[in-house]
Amino acid sequence: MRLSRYFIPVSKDVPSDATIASHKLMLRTGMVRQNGAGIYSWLPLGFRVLKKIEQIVREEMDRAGAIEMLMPTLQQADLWRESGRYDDYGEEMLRITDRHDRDMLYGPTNEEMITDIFRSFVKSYKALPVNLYHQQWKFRDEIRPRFGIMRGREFLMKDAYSFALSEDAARVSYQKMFAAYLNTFDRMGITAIPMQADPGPIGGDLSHEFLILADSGESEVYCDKAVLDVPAPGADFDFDDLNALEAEMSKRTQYYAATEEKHDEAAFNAIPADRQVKARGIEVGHIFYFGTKYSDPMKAEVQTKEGDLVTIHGGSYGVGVSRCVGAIIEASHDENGIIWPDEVAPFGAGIISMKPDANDVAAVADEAYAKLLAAGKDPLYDETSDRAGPKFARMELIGLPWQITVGPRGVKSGTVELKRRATGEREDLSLESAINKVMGT
Ligand code: P5A
Repeated sequence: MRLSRYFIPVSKDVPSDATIASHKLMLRTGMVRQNGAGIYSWLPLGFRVLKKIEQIVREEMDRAGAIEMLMPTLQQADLWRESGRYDDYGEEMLRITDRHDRDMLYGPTNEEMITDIFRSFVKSYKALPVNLYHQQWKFRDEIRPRFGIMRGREFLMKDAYSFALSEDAARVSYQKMFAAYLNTFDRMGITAIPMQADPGPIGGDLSHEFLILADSGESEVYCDKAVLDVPAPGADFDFDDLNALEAEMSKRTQYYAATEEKHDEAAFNAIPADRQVKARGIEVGHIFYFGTKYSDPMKAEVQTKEGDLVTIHGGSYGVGVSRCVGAIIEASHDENGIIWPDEVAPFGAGIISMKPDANDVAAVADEAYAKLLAAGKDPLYDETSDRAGPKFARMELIGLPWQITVGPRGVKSGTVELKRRATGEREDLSLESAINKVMGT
């Protein structure tokens, strides 16, 4: 993408209600635009990152055997009356009446709708277990939307719903999501720690929140430092290996990790003092096993091999896709701007042409652009006539993993400058070597 033809409304001034780094940086880089309290437009740069995250989530869900679909944002109130949550959900639910006076709502979550779909089609144990997911906008009329997209009212969630014949089978579905989440967040370049959590309005008796540690986090969390060092299962993890699934979960649950609601001071104090971590955390995911909470009142039943009718056991699994954008920035920035991890960066590399009106400089910069483009690295090419200082500052602020600077002096000696945003390391290299290095990531 040529910067001169792109739409990045970079701004110096941010409103005073932007108090945390990610909110400020997302506004300064023109990633989002607030349209109302907790409601945002995703401008081109922000939208690119959102799509990258969505794609990582999709690949990891698919790898774990979940099946993608799409449900609408608007729902019928009657379904929620069946489960009993229409009254329970309270003021966070945005209620709407259509022209025929039918009660509707903008979905804050989809347990009822998916249970309705399930019960309409699945009648036999043979179709189980199954896990269906979508990535769809949700609306929760949060009393205090804040921190930009981090606690929005409209936000993008990945929500998966599993259906199984028994509690044991449902536990396997839960473990699959547990392992898939670890890989998902790992690929985004963040360390999300699963912690025992309160199921809240979703319900059930087994629940883990996935949190990243950050001073700006809204939740108080407690954990054993050792849990931070357990590696993610990795790309070759076998989701059909039941022992491996159990092991992945216990590798972490052997260490203390809990949110404030589930915190047990005595258990925490039993950890060696130098391993006790009391910190703040951002909740990027939350998984639930709720048994028959929805299937009971909504009569989601299947026939067993023996011909008996049984109520299915369910779970639901959420990732705050839009919140992840903010969480990644909270975890990865410095005083100059964002530092995008490679997998989620809006562009793979930035090219700065120091003198776009000098033919020799333009030729090398154009070549860098064409080669990175052809190699699929999706470069952002700053060929604007702005002064050098602001160009560097803008590229730092946007925070692409690599910067290639093409200047008159280097061009004379056959080199460009390659900079790694994360480390600040710079090297003068031939264009070919610089491109090879960028392609190596
Ligand atoms: C799980 C999937 C659920 O809604 N039902 C379907 C279950 N869980 S949850 O914890 O309430 O939400 C899942 C994730 O969504 C993100 N999230 C938000 N992101 C931005 N703004 C909000 N107001 C907001 N509320 C929830 C969180 O990451 C949460 O873990």
